[in-house]
Amino acid sequence: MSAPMDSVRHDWQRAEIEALFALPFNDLLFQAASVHRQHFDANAVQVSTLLSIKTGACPEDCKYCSQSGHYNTELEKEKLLEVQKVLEEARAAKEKGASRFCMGAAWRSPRDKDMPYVLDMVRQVKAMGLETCMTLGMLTDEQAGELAEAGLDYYNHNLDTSPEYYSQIISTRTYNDRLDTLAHVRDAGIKVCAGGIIGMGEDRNDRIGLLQQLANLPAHPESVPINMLVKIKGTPLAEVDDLDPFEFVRTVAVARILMPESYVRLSAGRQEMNDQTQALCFMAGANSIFYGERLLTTDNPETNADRVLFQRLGLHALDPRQECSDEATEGALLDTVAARENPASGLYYDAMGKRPAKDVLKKRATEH
Ligand code: SAM
Ligand code: DTB
Ligand code: SF4
Repeated sequence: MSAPMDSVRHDWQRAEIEALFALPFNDLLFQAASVHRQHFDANAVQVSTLLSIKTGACPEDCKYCSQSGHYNTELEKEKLLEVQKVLEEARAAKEKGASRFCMGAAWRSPRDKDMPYVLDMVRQVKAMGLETCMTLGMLTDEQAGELAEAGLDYYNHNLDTSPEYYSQIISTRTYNDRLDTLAHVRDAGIKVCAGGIIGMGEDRNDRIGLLQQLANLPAHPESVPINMLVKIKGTPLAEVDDLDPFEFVRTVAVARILMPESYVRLSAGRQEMNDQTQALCFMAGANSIFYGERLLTTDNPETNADRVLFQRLGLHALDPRQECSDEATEGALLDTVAARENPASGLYYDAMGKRPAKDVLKKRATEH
């Protein structure tokens, strides 16, 4: 007997994923939207803000990246930011309505001498009532353990593409290195954020291969960023052909079906995407975005444009209390939401079309 459509599986076969991609567009979107609704409020979108805490001069040779020291991308390099500067940015992100703050460093892996700073950032950003996420390159199991102890909620580490296409994109670390880091993160008890990049000249088989790898991990990543390549002048992928936006939407839809309980993030590339494509991605099951005018080194849509888009589509920012499970995080987040209910700081939520926090509280009270 075949498994019900909404069950969480880890044994996806290539032929099944191929068949999903091959569906007529409307049928694929209908199936993805149906799965989405079985697991989530289809109009709620999780909102994260990114900050580059160490920029450029990276020893890795990822062919898409502005920060690789192997290419001349005219990027201004920056050393590891001071903790105070990171906290200022986190505070601003919180005031604008982000529920998660993601800190990214252009490292192959963190050095031991960087760890105390990074751990301090996690502790202090978390104490502000934000969920924390970091992406620092490869981690040992000890480093993952330290981050977990500091309270890190999520770690982002992408597989980027299929195992077959991978060597066309990166030569300085292997696919298995990436899988090892994901295992260290998972074993340490940190939530996993892992996805990839679409539009790097790969073919559909590679998109299938990437999603199959993610969906057949021992546990699905809680968060699955699907990035559209942002073409960076000076990198080997600067002139790659544009991908058909419908193929991007299909990739989001298939990710939603394969990983029904994961947040699928419409990640890099929104600035280059029109509103209609973004709307199709939300319909296909994307339920998370990066919010704020900067990604790591490239532009993201203006916050006001996103507020307007949310209003036009009737979307609302997800209340962080609906996605967190551990009590300590929940307590901190409750404080944040309470602060935002104060008229001086609560404006933003209305502007994002967010449901008033009181309604959610009432709903939770009746549930318990
Ligand atoms: N250095 C760390 C690493 O690679 O794991 C963390 C930062 S790295 C910039 C995080 C992810 O951003 C990459 O794995 C890649 O998937 C994504 N990314 C980087 N440059 C991109 C680009 N130009 N377009 C789309 N996604 C990109
Ligand atoms: C992810 O998958 N996408 C984000 C985040 N994880 C760290 C990074 C996107 C980077 C886009 C290019 C840039 O701004 O440098
Ligand atoms: Fe370095 Fe990460 Fe960019 Fe690769 S993606 S070059 S590891 S910053």
